[in-house]
Formats: sequence, C-alpha cells, structure tokens
Amino acid sequence: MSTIERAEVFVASPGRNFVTLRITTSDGVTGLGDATLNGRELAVASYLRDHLVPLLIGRDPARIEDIWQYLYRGAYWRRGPVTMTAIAAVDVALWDIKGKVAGLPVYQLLGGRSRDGVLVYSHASGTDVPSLLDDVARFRDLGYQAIRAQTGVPGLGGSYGVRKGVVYEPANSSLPDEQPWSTEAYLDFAPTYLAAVREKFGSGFHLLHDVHHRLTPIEAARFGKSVEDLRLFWMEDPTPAENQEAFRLIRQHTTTPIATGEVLNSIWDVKDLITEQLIDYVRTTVVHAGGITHLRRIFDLAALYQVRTGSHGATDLSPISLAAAVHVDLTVPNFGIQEYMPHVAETMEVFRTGVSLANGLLDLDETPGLGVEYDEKAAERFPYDPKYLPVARRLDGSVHDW
Ligand code: EZ4
Ligand code: CO
Repeated sequence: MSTIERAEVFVASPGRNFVTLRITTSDGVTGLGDATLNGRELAVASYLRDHLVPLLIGRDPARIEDIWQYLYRGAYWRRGPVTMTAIAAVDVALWDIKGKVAGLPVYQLLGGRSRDGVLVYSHASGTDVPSLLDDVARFRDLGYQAIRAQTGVPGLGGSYGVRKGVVYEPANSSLPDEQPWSTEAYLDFAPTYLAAVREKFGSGFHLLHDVHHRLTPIEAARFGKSVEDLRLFWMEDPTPAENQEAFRLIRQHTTTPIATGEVLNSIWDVKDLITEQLIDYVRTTVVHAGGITHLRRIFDLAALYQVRTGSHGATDLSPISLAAAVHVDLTVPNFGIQEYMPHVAETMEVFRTGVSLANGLLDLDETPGLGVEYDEKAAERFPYDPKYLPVARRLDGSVHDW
C-alpha cells in the first residue's frame, strides 16, 4: 500500500500571499492543495504544520473520504474558516494524487463533464461612472459573457471593489487600511451606475453586483427592488449571513436573485439558506469550505432546492483552487457561474496550470490530477509579505462590515 510520506507547507508571496500544501506518497506521487485564507495565512499554515501534518503521515492517500471525516470529526472543534481551509488543502491534494494515480483529470473522477465550458464573470470597476463604462467595454471586447460592476461612491473615497492600477487586490496594506462608508450615499448611487451599464451595453450579457455585506436586510430589500428592471444575474452578499434567517426578509420584497457564501465554510452554514430557498446561488468554495469532498456535498444539497453554484474566485484563491474549482464546475449539474480574476504574472511564475479561457468560458486540458505544478524554487524569490484586508467605518467613526 502506498502511504503518505511527507506533507510540506509553503508560504510565499508571488504577487500576493499564498499558502500551499504538497503531499508526497511513498510511491513518489505528489498532490497540491491551496490553504490560503486572505489576511490570516499563517494561522492556516500553523494548523497544517503543527496539527494536521503529523496526523497524515503513514495514512493511505486513497482514502479521501475517511481522512476528511477523521480530520473534521477527530478535531472535536468543528467548522470555522481556519479549520475548513486546512482540511480543504489536504482534501484537494489527495484528489490530485488520486487523479495522477488513475491517469485521469480530477473532473473525470467526479463523473465527467456536464458541460463544454465553465461560464465565468469578470470584475469591471471604476472610480466614477465613465471609467466604469470604459472597463465594462474592455471586458465585453475580451469576450466575457458576464460582468460584475462596482464603482466608487461620490464623496466617499475608496470603496469596495474598485481597482487601483491593473489588478484589484483588496489586501493591500501591512496593517488594515480604513475606508469610509455611507449606506445612504451607496443606496442613492449604486442603482444609477448599474442602470448606466445596462443603458450603454444593453441586456445581452449577465450583469452582477457585489454588495459585500454592507446592508441590513430591509436596506437590501430596497436595493434589490430598485434594480429589478436591470435584470441582475445576482446581488451578492446583500447582508451578512451569520443569521441565515435575515435573507427571508429580503426575499419577501424582491425578485432580484441573491448569492451568498464566500465567507461560509460548511454545509451547516448554508443549510437553512438552501433548504428554505432564501438564496439562488451558493458561493462556497473548494478552498474555504472543506475541499472537493465537502463542496460537492453542499452543491448536491443545493441542487435539491434549485439553488445553483457560483463559487468565489478572486485572486486570493490560488491557481490550485481555480483549477480545482473548474474540475468541480465542469461536473456539477446545478452549476451557475464561476467568479474569475486572472492571476498576475508573478503568481503564474510559481504556479503552472492547464486552465484556459475562451469566449468567457474556462476549460482544462487533459493532464491527470488537477493539472497544476508548483515551482518551489521560483516561490523562494517571493517571501511572505504580511497584508490585511481593509476595515470599513461609518461616517461617525464606528466599525461597519467591510
Ligand atoms: O473581497 O476575495 O466576490 N468577491 C469578493 C472578493 C473578496 C476577497 C476577500 O479575500 O468579494 O473580492
Ligand atoms: Co464577494
């Protein structure tokens, strides 16, 4: 029997910080898992190095389900982003190994293709309406079929989702950047710029918007109602989801579809949202929700209630997670859309993948496993660089959800 011989954790910052797990078997097969939790990277690295790696050595790498159950139930302490990201890294690395041993891409092990390509949405942003419209035009020209639109709110300074320079990278500061927030200004302005996008480009593409947890349920209801004619693909994270029931109130008021779940990490965190049909898209991911094994369980539950998938896929999810996401997205029957932001050149010097984009759809080559390589030597050129996500404060100085 092949056994897990070694499990190494790499922390590097090629363009941004990533935590990577590499498992090696006694037969010399390696598997990769992403363990990146934006702004809390070292907590997951320690969880892996100090607590999970010693439990893995000597185990049968083929027993993915059993190892998942052992790490989840065996901890006694359950759920939470650090735990679930660490378990995810192990799970994804074991699927990579299983694919390589079988000589098949992981999506074949998951049942094979349900579709020819994976619909993605990209991020258009601007500091004002004209610059947003230019950015939407750029993504339309690149062939994207779905575009998320965000812009700064007049008079507020930096707002969520607005790019500075070439890439949108919110974890930009060695201590959290503080950004002002006014719900009133946002609610007055956001519907007008989304309308400007539809007015200029028509309705022949999907338009998305991320509210990023900024509203109360009744405010979100008002927002959803005010943009109904614009036929959004979704409004994302209209309100924080710790209280899953909060979404019922939004639902009672608007037909604008709702997506949530990028910060949620287990089936229990989304159970009521799904079974009570309070959302339309579930945004849990392979890296923050326990890996392929657990994410598929969430997506299967969602399928029973006609909730579709819409996994988070910003650049803080490493190319390993993007590849793993595409393997899953190709197979699940209730796939909806995949978030996609291309990684910067430095990132791609360290990770090589078989993921490709054409006509706004992602696809994979036929490489066995996940089809990702990690260049450990190249990674050494990019040491860990502590970075935090911003914090939002209302105009009276009190902390708001970012
Ligand atoms: O703010 O990935 O939909 N995408 C998002 C992201 C998140 C970052 C947090 O790490 O909301 O841009
Ligand atoms: Co989001």
